[in-house]
Amino acid sequence: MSLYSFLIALALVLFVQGASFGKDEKLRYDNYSVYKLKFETQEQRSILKKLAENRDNFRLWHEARDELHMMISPGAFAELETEIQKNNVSAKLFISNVQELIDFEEDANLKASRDGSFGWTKYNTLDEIYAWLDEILASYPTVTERFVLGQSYEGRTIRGIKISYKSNNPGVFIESNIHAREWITSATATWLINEFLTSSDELVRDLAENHDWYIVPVLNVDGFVYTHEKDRMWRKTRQPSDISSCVGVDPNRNYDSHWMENDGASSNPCAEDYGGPKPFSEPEIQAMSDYVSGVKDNINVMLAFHSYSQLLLSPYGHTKEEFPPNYDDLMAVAQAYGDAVESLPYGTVYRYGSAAGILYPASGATNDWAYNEQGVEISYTIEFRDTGRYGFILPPAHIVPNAEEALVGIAALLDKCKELGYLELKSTK
Ligand code: 0X9
Ligand code: ZN
Ligand code: ZN
Repeated sequence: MSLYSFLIALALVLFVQGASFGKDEKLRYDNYSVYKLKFETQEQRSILKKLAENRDNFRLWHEARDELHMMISPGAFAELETEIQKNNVSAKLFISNVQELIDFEEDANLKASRDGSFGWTKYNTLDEIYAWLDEILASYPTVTERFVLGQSYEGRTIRGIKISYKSNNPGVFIESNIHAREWITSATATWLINEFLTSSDELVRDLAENHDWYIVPVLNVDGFVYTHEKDRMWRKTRQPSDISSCVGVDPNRNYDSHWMENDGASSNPCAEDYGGPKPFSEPEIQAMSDYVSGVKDNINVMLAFHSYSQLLLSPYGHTKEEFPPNYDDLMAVAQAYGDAVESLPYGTVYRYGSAAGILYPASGATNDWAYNEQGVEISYTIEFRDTGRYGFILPPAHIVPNAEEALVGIAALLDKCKELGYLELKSTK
């Protein structure tokens, strides 16, 4: 190689790196809006969902039985209007400029980072979360233990923390941030870890010391970093597809439990709920499965943190024709969570039901896999704040109130579990 071609090659490498890691290379959402689309028939639903296959112009934010929340590029409004009129669907605007919310959030993050440390007045990056975890592990060495689920597709370590004050406690597993853009979940998980270790409140001490906690603050590490550096609205993993130029799999459709059944996931690699080429195709989900399988006899309760829409979702997700054997108990436990949240002064209301019953069939999700395949009889997806005003870009002022709701909710949930006999030891540890 001549010096000349070497320099060109070097320049290219620098350019490419600069382009992919450049700070201002973030996707922008200027004048992107979010609409609530209300429909009545399944046909209307699939027509609207089809729009979202054009990811540049339409992106699905949230799906419920009778409405979709859809983000729309400024140029695609006419197309939406045509579909709305043609199909007799009603549309209500609730976010007029997504970028404005992202800018506001970024400002808050920058300001808080300038004051120095990790905290809950902003959303922390993966590096910040891991550095803070190290501090916590160093400060509380007798009651905490570091664990590693495995490596992500891009080679990042997926970390967890176990908190255990004594032996023979029932176990609670918290999976958080499996969906990359749901930042409130890792903010809440880290706040809970901090409370369990530092609070002197009696309720918190009881909760912390009488249960073993397995907490994974960020499961989808690649997607999470991608939301911080490139695309705030990314949901899936970051593994490329063999059959499409679309990247990533919905990790919450990738578990090997009734995988891809009943339209509970998409086989289109471009869809937000793409189930992947096969169950456990995503290394993050395989890692989670390997780890949980190893400790399942210590796990009485599985909680998967998501946002948004303020819901507690029990199994089954893969069918609404059947209900799990302990459905009544699952509903009583969910109600306890909801009642506790409502006892706080914030006015936040949670609804609950089986995932397929009150939302839509979703197969291969964490809580169904834990319930069906790992024998965890108390297993929920929890969808945190809000109900759509801010959606995924929940202002940081909500972090602590949301986390307080999670704390009292989980405390009440575990009380109810205990009363119903679900916190007995499954094996001698
Ligand atoms: O669709 C999902 O994966 C969850 N909602 S989200 O908006 N966070 O993406 C809900 C999953 C609930 N369904 C099952 N647990 N099966
Ligand atoms: Zn099945
Ligand atoms: Zn989610």
